[in-house]
Amino acid sequence: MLNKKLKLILVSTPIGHLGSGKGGGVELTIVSLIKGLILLGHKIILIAPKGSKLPFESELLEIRLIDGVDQPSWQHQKKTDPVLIPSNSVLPKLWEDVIDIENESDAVINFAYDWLPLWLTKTQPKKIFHLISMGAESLIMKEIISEISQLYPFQLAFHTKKQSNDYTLKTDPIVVGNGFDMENYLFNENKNGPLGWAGRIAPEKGLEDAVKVANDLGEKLLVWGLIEDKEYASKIENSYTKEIIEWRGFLPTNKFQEQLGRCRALINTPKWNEAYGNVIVEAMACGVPVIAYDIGGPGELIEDGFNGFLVKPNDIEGLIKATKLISKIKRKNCRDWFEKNASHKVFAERVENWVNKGLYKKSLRTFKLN
Ligand code: HBI
Repeated sequence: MLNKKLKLILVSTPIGHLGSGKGGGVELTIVSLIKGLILLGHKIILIAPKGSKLPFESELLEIRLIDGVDQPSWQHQKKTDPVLIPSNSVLPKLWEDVIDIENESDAVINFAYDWLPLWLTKTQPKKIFHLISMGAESLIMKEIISEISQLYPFQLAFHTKKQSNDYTLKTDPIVVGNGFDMENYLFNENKNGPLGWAGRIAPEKGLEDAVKVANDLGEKLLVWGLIEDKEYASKIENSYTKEIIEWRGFLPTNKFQEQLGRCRALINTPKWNEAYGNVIVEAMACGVPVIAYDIGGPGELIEDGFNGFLVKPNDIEGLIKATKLISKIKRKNCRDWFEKNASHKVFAERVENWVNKGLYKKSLRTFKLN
């Protein structure tokens, strides 16, 4: 089926403006998807919290900034917590703007892992598509996602199959992977660099295990990412007498990839059902092989022995063994895998197919009714 040129409204996460780093992987996803969709000739209207910035402009892109109070992150709430709407909340304001302009678009794509946009799917004349960005960290989100799956199964998509296993879905999950702007990542063939770790510094990311590997190998560990949980970070530091961690902070992509590319390996240690594993793909884009626990997304991105190694979750000895073998991985394999599976172009093509099929489905159903 020929994919026609669409006018799409993309609605960002309400937990922080684009560029703040608070949106975690969703920020990278949105920026690279917009770049890829514009390359394919689609028109984009991005609705995002005030302060959001994109690293590029285009006459095919309109940005609408909405002021309001950030939505609390589900990562800082309990599974059984109700939906909170703070006063002067940005979330309903984002969606009032969608409702105002949706008739001039072909479809809406939502990136917020929030109840309101999912519930609105049942009420709006334009189809709302949802790229679900997390595993099931909240019961009420799990419920509404399952409900929307029963009613509009073709309007939900996930980053990986493993991530979708957290949800009760009516049909097989639509998996669109993720995508990163190829021009932003340079291949580095150096095989003898340090060990690296990257991600939000918070308990679900398991930094302590990677620090143990570096310590047992008598090495430093370079760590990039937003220190979201300060006492968690200092607890790890204080469990060693020597200075193991070299904190590199949360860097803009161009600086991050330049430093990351010098590593001989990235160690990835998720303690939760990681929806995708952006940093794994960013490392591969720079030619850095990845050693990761086989949990969630990483298990679908790493081809064991080809672009990295998969290790049983929480098996620190396994991480150490794999680290000693990492020179067996050809760094070019990592870059090749990235270009074939996770560039902003292939990602945008997968999303374009998902939305076109979803729009086409509706017309088929109407057709049958007449
Ligand atoms: N929490 N309420 C809420 N809304 C989001 O969109 C959201 C979140 N927590 C984390 C998050 N998004 C993203 O950082 C991850 O899904 C990647």
